[in-house]
Amino acid sequence: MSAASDLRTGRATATAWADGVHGAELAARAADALRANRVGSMTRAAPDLYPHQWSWDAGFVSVGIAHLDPRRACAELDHLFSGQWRTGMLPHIVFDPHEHSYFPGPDRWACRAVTDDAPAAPRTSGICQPPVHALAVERIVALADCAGPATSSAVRAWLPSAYRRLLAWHRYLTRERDPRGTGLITVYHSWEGGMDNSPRWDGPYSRVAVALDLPPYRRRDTRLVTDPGQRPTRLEYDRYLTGLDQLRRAGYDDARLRTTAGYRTTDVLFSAVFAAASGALARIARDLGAGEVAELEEHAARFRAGVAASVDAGLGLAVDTDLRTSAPLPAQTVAGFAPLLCGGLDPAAEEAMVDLFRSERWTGHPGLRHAVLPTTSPTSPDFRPRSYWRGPSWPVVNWLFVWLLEQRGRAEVVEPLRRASLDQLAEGSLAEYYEPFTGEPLGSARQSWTAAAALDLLPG
Ligand code: 2M8
Repeated sequence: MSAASDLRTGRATATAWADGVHGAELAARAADALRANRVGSMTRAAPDLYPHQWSWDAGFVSVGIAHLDPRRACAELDHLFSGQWRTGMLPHIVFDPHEHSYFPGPDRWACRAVTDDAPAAPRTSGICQPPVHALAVERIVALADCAGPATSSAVRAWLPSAYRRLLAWHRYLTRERDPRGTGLITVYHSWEGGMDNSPRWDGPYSRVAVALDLPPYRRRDTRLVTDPGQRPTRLEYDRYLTGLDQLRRAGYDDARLRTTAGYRTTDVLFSAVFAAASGALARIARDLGAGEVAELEEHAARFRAGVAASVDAGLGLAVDTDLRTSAPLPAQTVAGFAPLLCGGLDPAAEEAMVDLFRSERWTGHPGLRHAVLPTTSPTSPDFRPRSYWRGPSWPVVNWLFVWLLEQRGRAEVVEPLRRASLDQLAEGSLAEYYEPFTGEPLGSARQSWTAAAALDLLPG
């Protein structure tokens, strides 16, 4: 019997790693993890490994919190937006001033020391992450509307201020990250796309020479995750820090970085999220009677087209481009399914991509413990089943596909993926990611966005 049917009937089952938990128990554990990870009005991305507020994590986490208390979800996003830069950029980390253990911390980023665009407080990083926030806000409003009139009117009273900050964020992305109107977002660091050491980035990082004067540093992640194979390598970290130091020296100035950053690529997954989020923001604008509906719909259409045009005919997947060499970056990673998140393919091309998604190269691979998307195809030579973004499956990524494919009316893809994701989560530890063949939980336990995924994927 599968754990999915157990989730529906409430019966527990054993898995290789722990006693499987039924739906109510999973929901209780998820709610408990979100409460435990809360610090004031923000939620840590994970209890120890990520003790600050990350941008796209906070977007996902706010939806999980909205299942418990929609007003708290608004406060979560308000905390994130308190770190928004004068340019509109929403930084990828808003640091908790009382927490000093994460590396690299705010002193290494030194944003305010090099640009007045950064706020003096809270302290933040100097790069951004995929803009899931408008999607989250739309969902929070929907959940608040179901929670009764008092909650609904409180959240709707908050919506105009959230809208203005989201609009500034989206305008930053079109103005600074796609000034030529290609429909693809430029990123200056793989931390911006959120899939840090994905094989997508091996080519561009091979062209980043580690700075000879890179100051010595001590990583904390490899002390918390004791199997170093589950985290990026030392060389990858040297390159990440070389890139960070270069961005800081450029004052995080987009105009300079567009031509000088040692690492600069397009990012199809980021762009697809932006297309979908622009659609959500256009709907919010219409709801509020705001004047920017046409502008936001144009963003959505432009980025849908940019993502669709990135499909590599041989791979059947969307691919990124190294902007330093103009070379495409073919890789068989989950990001290649970006067009399924935002639409834009013609019907035959979309069916071909759905077939690939369900094929033995992806969710239909016979060795998978659960029929969810791994981060790299198990049939790719780049696949590493335990190595961070090189193979394991991330519940939050699968949830994103469930969420946006559902919006796009693809129930026949969504329901099996939802059930398989719940099967995976029945293991119960709310892990950051899972070994795809065995279902072993990896990385951090009680990761906040995994808890949010559980709450949103469970049948209401
Ligand atoms: C991971 O990234 C951070 C750097 O930003 C890290 O490894 O220290 C990624 O999984 C990223 O996508 C995520 O937002 C972050 C916090 O969960 O952790």
